[in-house]
Amino acid sequence: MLYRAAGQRQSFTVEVCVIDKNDNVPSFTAVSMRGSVQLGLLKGIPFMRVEASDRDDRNTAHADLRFLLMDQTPRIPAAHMFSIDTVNGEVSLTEDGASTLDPEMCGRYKLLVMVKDMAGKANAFFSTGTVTVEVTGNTWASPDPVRLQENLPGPYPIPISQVTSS
Ligand SMILES: [Ca+2]
Ligand SMILES: [Ca+2]
Repeated sequence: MLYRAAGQRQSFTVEVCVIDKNDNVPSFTAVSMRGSVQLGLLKGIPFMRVEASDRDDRNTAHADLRFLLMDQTPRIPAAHMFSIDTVNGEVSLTEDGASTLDPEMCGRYKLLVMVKDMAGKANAFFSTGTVTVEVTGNTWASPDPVRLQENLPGPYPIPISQVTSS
């Protein structure tokens, strides 16, 4: 800054300190996200990641984001099949999820996820998004399984099919 007075020249250094305000709500990169999980995946191993952004200063808590899993639809075979990493948004199976996942019982889940700034504190801004998770069978399964009824009453052997010739 240059200051002139009565023919004198003086210079001042003005330090401008910009303090960021938390004036941006974090949001998911896509409101609707998709992923797929394969039968047989172990618990805690991420199969997808949700992403979000916040236009506040990254070096402040105003853009320090946390992820939360709010709801799972449907809640079968277990109510909490999935887990989201609070910090990096990676989605994985819980222990219940890994042990009960069954594409024949439920082949698609909808997850309601939330992103919060302020490191997830109570005064945080937040927004929500949905994740559709498709469940796929494992690739090493026989493509055409032969199904036999369990506990067939005897006596054995029981004819399953008969070939006749004329
Ligand atoms: Ca700001
Ligand atoms: Ca913010």
